Amino acid sequence: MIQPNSAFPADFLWGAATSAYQIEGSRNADGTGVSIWDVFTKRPGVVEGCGDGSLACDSYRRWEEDIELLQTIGLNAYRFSTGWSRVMPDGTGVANQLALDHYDRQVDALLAAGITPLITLNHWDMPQALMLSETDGGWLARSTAEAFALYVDAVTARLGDRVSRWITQCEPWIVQLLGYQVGLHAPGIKDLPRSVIAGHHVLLGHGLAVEAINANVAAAQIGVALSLFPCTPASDSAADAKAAWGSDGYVNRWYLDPLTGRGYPADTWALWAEIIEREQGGFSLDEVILPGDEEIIGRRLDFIGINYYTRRVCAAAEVGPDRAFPWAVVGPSGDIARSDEGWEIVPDQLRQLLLRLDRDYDHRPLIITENGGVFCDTPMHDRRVHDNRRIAFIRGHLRAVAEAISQGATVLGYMHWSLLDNFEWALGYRPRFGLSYVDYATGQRTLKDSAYFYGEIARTGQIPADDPAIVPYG
Ligand code: IFM
Repeated sequence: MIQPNSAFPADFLWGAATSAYQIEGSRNADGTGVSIWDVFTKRPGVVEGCGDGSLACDSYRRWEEDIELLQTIGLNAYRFSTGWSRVMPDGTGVANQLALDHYDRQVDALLAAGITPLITLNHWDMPQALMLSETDGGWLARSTAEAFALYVDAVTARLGDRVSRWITQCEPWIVQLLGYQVGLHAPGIKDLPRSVIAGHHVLLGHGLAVEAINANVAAAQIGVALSLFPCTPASDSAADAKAAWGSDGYVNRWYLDPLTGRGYPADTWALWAEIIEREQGGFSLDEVILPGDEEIIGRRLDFIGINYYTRRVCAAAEVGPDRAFPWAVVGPSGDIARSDEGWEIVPDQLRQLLLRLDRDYDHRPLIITENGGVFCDTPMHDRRVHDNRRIAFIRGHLRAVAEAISQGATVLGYMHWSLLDNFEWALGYRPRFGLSYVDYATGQRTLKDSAYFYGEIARTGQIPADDPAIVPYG
């Protein structure tokens, strides 16, 4: 029971998040199509440890166990994704009813367990059929935004009578950056100027998907999960402040502004125009961002989904052969708190981010669609996982959320990334983000200490005081 003096509202969504390709495995089951990640992971050297999603956490078969985990922890929400390549094996055309049956069962079971589903429609497993070649197609093609809307129509027509919260796209900036700019993620394209085209089509896909959701879901709440990185200047200098603002445009405002109906920000537009010209991209933004596109993108956003992990500390820098943007992400130096992936842990930046979004984007409701850290603790002699650093991480970040709520932000929920250790894309299975440890050889799940800690907060709405010796649950 949420206690009356809690900062969190009684209907707060306390959840955990996953995505289809990262946990499901069973890539050939039920008529599933080939996804861009099935193809990309076969390229030698692109995934640390040579992993892929063929087995992952075996959740396509063990999904009922995953729901039991949510229940044991005591969560009332689950953000998961429907597999795009499962539902639309050929990219366009007929939807695969067997895949939809699978997600239908999952939704019914979640609802029966009192857990609210939040469904992500694109968590990166695009059907390979939408690629035209190794270097073209996918989100570079405008037609992919239309194909995405067809898929969204199929999913929401089937599940929209029971699911009201929909997240169309996951992390448009990361898709643009890692998938099309530097080629570290599928489809592995390295094309700086054209990456902005891919990003635009991801946003256009959101706008077109909204139309389908509106038609299929009576009381829908539609959002996008944005990877938001607060950009802070490395020093007090005006040059570093300008660099941080430029980086903010590139990473954050380029997505937030059009999605909230105000069109692309002029400063970042000018920056991209300069890059396209310098890199001899051979096109102009006006040829890609067509009249009417910004209206489509800004059509509807009921909540802003926030994927918050860390910040970017930015210093002014000269553009040159190895530097396309006029800043360097220098990171903080020194002995500061970091996850096992080296990411700085700065919970107060989450508080500030929530307040900024509330202020700058019309007090729109906010949902933290992802927040978590890599802490690679494994079972000890007592077979339990004493991930005390994740406990401290959760405590710090939930405190930041509670403070932001008390200071006026409307935050509807918090989804911890992730319910399970899972396939972390190009980093393979090394990073462990889960509330539950997964033994990949057997598929066995073990809830970590952090899961029980988080569950207690979810049940009571109270965040325990710091305790350096946390061994609370037997
Ligand atoms: O695992 C990813 C997820 O798929 C998207 N957001 C960031 C997570 C951690 O890197």
